[in-house]
Amino acid sequence: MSKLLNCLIKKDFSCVPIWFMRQAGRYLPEFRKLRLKNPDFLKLCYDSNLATEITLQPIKRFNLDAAIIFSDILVIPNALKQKIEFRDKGGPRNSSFNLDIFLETKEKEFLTTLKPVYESIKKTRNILEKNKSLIAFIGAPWTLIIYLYNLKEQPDQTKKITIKNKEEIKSVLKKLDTFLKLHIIQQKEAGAEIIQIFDSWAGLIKEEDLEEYCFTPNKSLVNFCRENEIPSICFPKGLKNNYKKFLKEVKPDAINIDQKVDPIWAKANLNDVCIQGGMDPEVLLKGERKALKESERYLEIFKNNPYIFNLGHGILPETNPNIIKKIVDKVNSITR
Ligand code: 1CP
Repeated sequence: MSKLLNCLIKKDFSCVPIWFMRQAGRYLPEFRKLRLKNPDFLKLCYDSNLATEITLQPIKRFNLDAAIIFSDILVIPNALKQKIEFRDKGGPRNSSFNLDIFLETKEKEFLTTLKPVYESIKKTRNILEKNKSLIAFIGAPWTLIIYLYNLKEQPDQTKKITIKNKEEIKSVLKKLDTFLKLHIIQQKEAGAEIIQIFDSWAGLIKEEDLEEYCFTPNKSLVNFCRENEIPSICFPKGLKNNYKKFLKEVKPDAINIDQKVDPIWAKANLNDVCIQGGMDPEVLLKGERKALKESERYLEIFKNNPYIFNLGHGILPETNPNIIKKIVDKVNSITR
């Protein structure tokens, strides 16, 4: 069994597996080179040879315990026939939301669009060493709704969001739940062993709406993963102290904390679960010494806990790959 699965399933804390969110991305010169030749981001996600190559780029450089398939959470709205644009500035947006087309998309059409993602998983699994895990992922329904309706484009990006079209959102949530489950099972059948569920914008949900838009939808997906014997890692970013409530209700195999969560609080309050990540990606921009020192702090806090080393969000494009190498080597050198 891989180090990562051992930690996730058996809650074994004798070693610390390591991987990074956005480990394939702009901080790697080989990614930037390939990306320059492929300006259409979605087309790149649907080119299974190139997606496999990108997935394996960080694995070739560093001794990581897992590869995460190169794709995006926004392939789901795209496969539900929405016009998602990946812009250089301002992030992705839906240029026109069509509810009828969205709700009427059939399973077969959806899976035809996503077939290349499953091909990438198959190809990657064939090449990846057996002792390394392959992680697939989905965006949680709320985070996908943020992009479907361009809700991040409000003047104050930290302001909690009021949902006005509640009935419509209910139908969107239901469609997403069904189709995300299809995507999970197809990814598993193609060879993925773990699912990470990104709820990157959970922090924009009002306290009174958390149950409906965060806990219930995540729980439905985690339960589905469990029924299908695929371990899940949840990342409800920005929930602050509500991480505790999330864990109690959703019960994933692991929970990724973000940099706003105090790791000492997490250790005391997030029990009977594998904890992943937490370290601020900005620290990696402050030089090797500070980055290693902060890594050691997380390792020390979680020394008697099943812990997967990762960050509180994705690797920033300005990060020096040599610092990633130093952290990986440090984590791999510890014995407990
Ligand atoms: O060249 C580029 O600029 C492309 C940047 C890029 C990359 C490398 C995007 C656009 N997506 C990806 C790949 C990606 N996206 C992966 C691949 C595997 C890996 O991590 O190495 C994963 C897991 C994602 C997931 C994803 N996409 C999330 C959830 C995690 C997170 O970052 O919070 C989200 C919110 C997206 C949307 C998205 N796609 C791309 C960008 C720049 C964004 C975020 C923009 C925003 O802030 O709204």
